[in-house]
Amino acid sequence: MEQTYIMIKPDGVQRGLVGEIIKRFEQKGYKLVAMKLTSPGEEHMKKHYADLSSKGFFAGLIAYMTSGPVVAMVWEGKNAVAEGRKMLGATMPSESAMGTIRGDYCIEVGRNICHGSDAVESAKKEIALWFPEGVTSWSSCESSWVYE
Ligand code: RTP
Repeated sequence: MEQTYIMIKPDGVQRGLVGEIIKRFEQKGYKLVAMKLTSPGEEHMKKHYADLSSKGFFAGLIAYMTSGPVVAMVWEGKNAVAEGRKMLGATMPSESAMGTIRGDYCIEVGRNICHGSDAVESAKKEIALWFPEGVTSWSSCESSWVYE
């Protein structure tokens, strides 16, 4: 089964949206296999967003992302990466469809509440960065009600 790295950013935590975001992934049928509330330092966040280091908004992005705790999670299930991105909605909240997390709960790209891996390979790298201790493995009694 595919795994994706989903992170509730500092604004999502401060605005009390942790439960709402977890609820959406649970209710969709995905399985939570790792989760922690953590306050990463600048170096860690720069590693996470290394591919954006040349962007003009990089310094602001790192300041925003280190301004408070984040919730780091790994969700597992069929097409978890692509479906997770769909559930988050477009990066720009103005382009995110209503019904998506960003479409429903935010206005500006610099405060867009959540992160989701954009490809299976980046999910693997992000999971290794955020959960070097590894993730859990457990069998869900609901599996046969989610998958045929
Ligand atoms: P994320 O990594 O956070 O899930 O976002 P993404 O893949 O949808 O978008 P990406 O291009 O990787 O951008 C990462 C985050 O940087 C901030 N951003 N600000 N001011 C701007 O123009 C701008 N563009 C991007 C957003 O917080 C975005 O989620």
